[in-house]
Amino acid sequence: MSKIAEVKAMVEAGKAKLVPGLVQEALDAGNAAGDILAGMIDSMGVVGDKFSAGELFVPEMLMAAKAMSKGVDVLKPHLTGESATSLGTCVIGTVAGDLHDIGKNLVAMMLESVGFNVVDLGVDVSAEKFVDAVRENDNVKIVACSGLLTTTMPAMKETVQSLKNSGLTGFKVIVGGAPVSQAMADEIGADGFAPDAGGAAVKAKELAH
Ligand code: B1M
Repeated sequence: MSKIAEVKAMVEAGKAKLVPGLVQEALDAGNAAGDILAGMIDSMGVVGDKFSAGELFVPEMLMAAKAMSKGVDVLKPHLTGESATSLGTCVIGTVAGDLHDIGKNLVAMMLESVGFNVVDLGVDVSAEKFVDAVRENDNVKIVACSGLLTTTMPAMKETVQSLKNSGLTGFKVIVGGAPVSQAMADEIGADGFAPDAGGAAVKAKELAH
């Protein structure tokens, strides 16, 4: 079994203690950090499909998520470069009612690596809290909203609209997450959409100028 296949199997099995060592072994064996990350993202897809099929349940999904997060910690220095420039502040969070944070954390990591000062509000973030964060932090250029549940898409819409109606200026709003599309972003009045973490960093950079 290849090292990446071992990492994938252990993420799927939710082995949070074993994954960091295996990720390091995969790096030592010459695998690119991006390929190891892609493998772990695939694993979460497998876990999601098994959840949909009733083959595993929320606790197993949670253990897989913990295992992946531990693996990402090992990859972080290999995925991000040191950026000397400052593009301003980016406020990020997962919208109200939604506890998924792996994708949001990857987006935060990529935004930091291209030069944003990232203020991470965490998960289950109300529209009001997003607006307060723009008001309370200096030089906010981007607000990034993540959401993974179709049921929390109305919260994403509410967040974008609250930000737009807040009277605050000087920032753009980007949205993303599995159920989000460019069409949906346009419909709810967001300034940008990206399908993945790398794309979010590119879009944020483009909009911050
Ligand atoms: Co939940 N969950 N979950 N879950 N979970 C999904 C999302 C689901 C698709 C699984 C399934 O049924 N197949 C399903 C949603 C179905 C739907 O809405 N249509 C689901 C469900 C139903 C639920 C619960 C309701 C289950 C229950 O309780 N009955 C519950 C809801 C809790 C809540 O949020 N209120 C729940 C709970 C959980 C756990 C807590 C157990 C755990 C999350 C732990 C954590 O995040 N710390 C969990 C997990 C792990 C998953 C799956 C398996 C994996 C998610 C993940 O981390 N993927 C997921 C199935 C799946 O994704 N296939 C599933 C890897 C991650 C890298 O991808 O977050 O999509 P993702 O991020 C991507 C892109 O979307 C994008 O970039 C990333 C890649 O580079 N992106 C952005 C994300 N944010 C972005 C922002 C941007 C731009 C791009 O700009 C701002």
